[in-house]
Amino acid sequence: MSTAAQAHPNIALVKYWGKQDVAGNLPAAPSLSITLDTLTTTTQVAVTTSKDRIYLNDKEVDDEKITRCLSALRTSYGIPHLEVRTQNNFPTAAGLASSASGFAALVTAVNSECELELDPPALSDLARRASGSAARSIFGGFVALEGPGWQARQILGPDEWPLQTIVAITATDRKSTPSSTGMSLSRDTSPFYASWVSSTHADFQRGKECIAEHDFSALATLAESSCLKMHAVMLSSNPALIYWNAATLSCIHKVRELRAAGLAVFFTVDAGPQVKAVCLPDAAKTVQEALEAIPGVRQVLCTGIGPDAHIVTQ
Ligand code: 2P0
Repeated sequence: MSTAAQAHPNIALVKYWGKQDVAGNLPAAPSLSITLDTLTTTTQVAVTTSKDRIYLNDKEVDDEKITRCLSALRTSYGIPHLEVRTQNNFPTAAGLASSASGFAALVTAVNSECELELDPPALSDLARRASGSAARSIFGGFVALEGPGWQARQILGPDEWPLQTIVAITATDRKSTPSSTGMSLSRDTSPFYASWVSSTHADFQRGKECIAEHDFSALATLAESSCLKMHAVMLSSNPALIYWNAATLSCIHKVRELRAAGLAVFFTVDAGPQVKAVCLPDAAKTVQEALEAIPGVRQVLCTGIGPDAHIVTQ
């Protein structure tokens, strides 16, 4: 007997970068995201007798964050030892939010296999404890994560505003600094950290309005600003966190050029070198072709807005 769940990465339009100095992995500020559809994590869990065993893309791994997540679930719910098999259909730990879809899929599968009967907000809470952005991947569509509860919620369904995201992959190796390490470095050393956190509260409110009004142009300005402010905090940390490469910057310039020429597209970049170009459906083909032509872009993926994390039958 085993249970498999699927979840999708999400990309933040109003970014999360920084935690409160308290237990529970609470973000310092709220965030807003879209869940992607074609990028998928599939996680299968089965009860085992001896100890937890974890396989990532068919290779057994010693993953401290997954082990900690399972231990926390064992403490709270008395779950048995589990064999966990996770597959990503996209590069792992390279700024494509594999930890978001990974922990959303894991808690969804464990909930079903161990008959915990937790509802999606409770699963979002569990996923957030493992990885902040994972709280958002429990839900499809447009998703908000805010305090005081820090359980994500859907604010617009996947079919209500069919944006497309074109992902330009510029490197596939693991990122140099994991997000948790980077966030605490930024909090401790960036002179811009406090203003980043306070401005994100205002961006979050504005972002919700843009989404409610389907105002693409206003969302484009806001999302690019949130992304660049986050990277300003990263760049001004000590030592500096530079997640971009030359192709990352070329993609950013190309997206800005396309928007200046009237195309409905904006960029966002997370803690890695990949560029996500979010656009209206009419612009998708032009954006895809433009990014494919950039030297250093290895692969371009096209995604729409994805669904909630869910159980899959095998
Ligand atoms: C986000 N990122 O809002 C931001 C933008 C990366 C840049 O959330 O430490 O892996 O596990 O809570 O969720 C990536 O950080 O961090 C992230 P932890 P996580 O999507």
